[in-house]
Amino acid sequence: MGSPGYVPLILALSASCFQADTQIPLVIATWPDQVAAVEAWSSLQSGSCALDAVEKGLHQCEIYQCRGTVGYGGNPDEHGETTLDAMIMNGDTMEVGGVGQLRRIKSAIRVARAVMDHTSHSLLVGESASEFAQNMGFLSEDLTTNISLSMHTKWLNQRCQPNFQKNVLPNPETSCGPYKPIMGPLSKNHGIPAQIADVHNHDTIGMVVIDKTGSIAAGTSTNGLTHKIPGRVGDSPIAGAGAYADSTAGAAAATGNGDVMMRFVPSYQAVEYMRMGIEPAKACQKVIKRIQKYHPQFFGALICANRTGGYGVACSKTPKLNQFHFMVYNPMKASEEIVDCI
Ligand code: SD4
Repeated sequence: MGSPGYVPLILALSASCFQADTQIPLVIATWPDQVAAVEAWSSLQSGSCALDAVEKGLHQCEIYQCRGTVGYGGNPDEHGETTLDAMIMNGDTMEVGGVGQLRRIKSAIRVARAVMDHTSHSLLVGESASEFAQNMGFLSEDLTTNISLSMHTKWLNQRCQPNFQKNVLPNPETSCGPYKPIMGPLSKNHGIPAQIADVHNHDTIGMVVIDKTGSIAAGTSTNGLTHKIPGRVGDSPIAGAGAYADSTAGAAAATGNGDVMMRFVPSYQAVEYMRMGIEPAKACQKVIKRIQKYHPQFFGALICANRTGGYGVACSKTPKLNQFHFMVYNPMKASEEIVDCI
């Protein structure tokens, strides 16, 4: 899906605004989605704080349906419906707003921001999150597109393969549901079907922003895994898993197989490593390696930035992913960068 009609904005990196040797402000984002990074960077240049820049950047990706995996009309669930997960975190106050399995509302990151700004909660999910959004003035509309419809039809035509069911009957490797639990010993296989552990099945935009005052914010937005079981919420809206920000230490954001990644609270762990003085790249790598001990085949990547604007990225090598692309904007560069996976 990409970014139809989008004309990349070449931003002048104004030396008058920033000292040449400083690494902040900083925008770093998962995947090479220029629309999000450009929007976040340009909003920083217009005076936005880190938190607003994250919201604006991620919202832009939702509008442009980045990679088909953010925003409406992508990755339908088993019922053919696209639902959205998003979160935003303020590293100054440690406030979080998140939404999971959001239905019929296009702008998940804005609803996440509304959860932060207009409730004392941190996460709202499902139909009730949509009701909240409507009360906050968001438009309720169908998130289905011809693309999500045809993805779902194709999946039904191939007997609902692949899917995320296990220990059920009929055999989920050959049949569609409805499924019932099997009686007797459960399979010890806790892995994810190989075709699902694939970079093309899922991509979250995760973003970390440091503004010129040193405030740090982070956020995510995604439509989750293709043909997820309805009701499934991934790692992306969970603080510490999908993203984490603490202006006294740094921030991180994750993309990949959230069902595996959330168990390791990877964004929180990376920030804690950076708090201990570990360089961002090393912090990201240590987290990825810890997950690989249990799930050598998992697909995932983590972006990390410390409070002075140093940044690093790590990804887990799979048969289909050797390198990971991400966006970096700071006073010295505005570029897509690539890291070799480990
Ligand atoms: C999820 N982590 O819902 C998200 C999907 C994703 O790269 O990032 N993919 O599990």
